[in-house]
Amino acid sequence: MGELLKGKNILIMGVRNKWSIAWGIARAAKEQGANLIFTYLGEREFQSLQKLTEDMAPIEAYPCDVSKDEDIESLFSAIKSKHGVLHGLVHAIAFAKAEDLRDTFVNTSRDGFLMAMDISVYSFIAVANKAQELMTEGGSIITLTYGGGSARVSPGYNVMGVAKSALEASVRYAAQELGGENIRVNAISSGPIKTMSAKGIQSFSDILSIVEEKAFLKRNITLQDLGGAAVYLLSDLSSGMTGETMYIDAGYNNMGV
Ligand code: NAD
Ligand code: IMJ
Repeated sequence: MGELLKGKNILIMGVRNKWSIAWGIARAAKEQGANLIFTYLGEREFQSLQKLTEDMAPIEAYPCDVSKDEDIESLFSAIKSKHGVLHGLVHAIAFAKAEDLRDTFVNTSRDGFLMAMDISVYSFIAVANKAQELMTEGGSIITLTYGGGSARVSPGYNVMGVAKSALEASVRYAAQELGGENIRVNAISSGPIKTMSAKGIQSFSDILSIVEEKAFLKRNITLQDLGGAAVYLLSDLSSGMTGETMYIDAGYNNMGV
């Protein structure tokens, strides 16, 4: 148990189950003394969250479908009345229609494009805006991106790659605006990791093998790796860092042929 996040109220969005990146981050933040607040999407996710947090009970959790303005509104007004102040926010949410992750990119429909951008990018802008009002003592906002698909082309990632590019740009714009209030905004660019969001993706195990073979560290990324990076970004250790996309990918993005 450390004390890097002692006394900090940290909102975690995107825990679906024990494989979720958000859960890896929550565990690491808890170990550093953070006071965690969770959101969940639907009853099933709430049950899964309750099971995961049995030893932290009672937990504080609010329903939030980020495609609904009213959910975001009531989430932050509940946090305001209970705590008054927020120090950290973890946005680990993405969604695109399954057909858009299968079909060819240029076949992306208007509907599918708007859906991916709404859930995976606009939601980040909306929660950053609400969080800033509560970050009266300064704060740290982080989101998750995939550089393999945003800065490069990853076959099948398609509209999600475009959404992640927009998300990384949004991190820079938000960081510029919120910097004056000592609110820092950064993205973690994770290597591929087996979560529900990676399930069903064709040849995902091949992707993991390629990374293991080629990445500088000769292995894949773990939830512990991401938890450590998130603790750094959420804590005062990273006080001089904002607007960045930090790669936690075992060095893979620096490999050339
Ligand atoms: P996950 O499936 O465990 O988490 C995704 C979360 O997004 C779930 O909790 C889900 O409920 C939530 N979500 C989807 N639509 C939502 C909505 N309308 N409202 C609220 N929540 C919604 O998968 P994960 O891999 O942990 O994904 C977390 C983040 O990490 C995503 O942004 C993903 O793009 C990113 N990421 C994942 C990988 C990977 O290889 N798994 C790599 C890099 C980045
Ligand atoms: C997702 C699709 C295609 C290739 C992919 C991925 N690669 C990786 C992912 C190579 C690593 C996982 N990833 C980084 C994501 O951000 C996934 C987001 C996602 C996944 C799904 C699957 C189920 C669904 N919609 C989704 N929306 C977003 O219906």
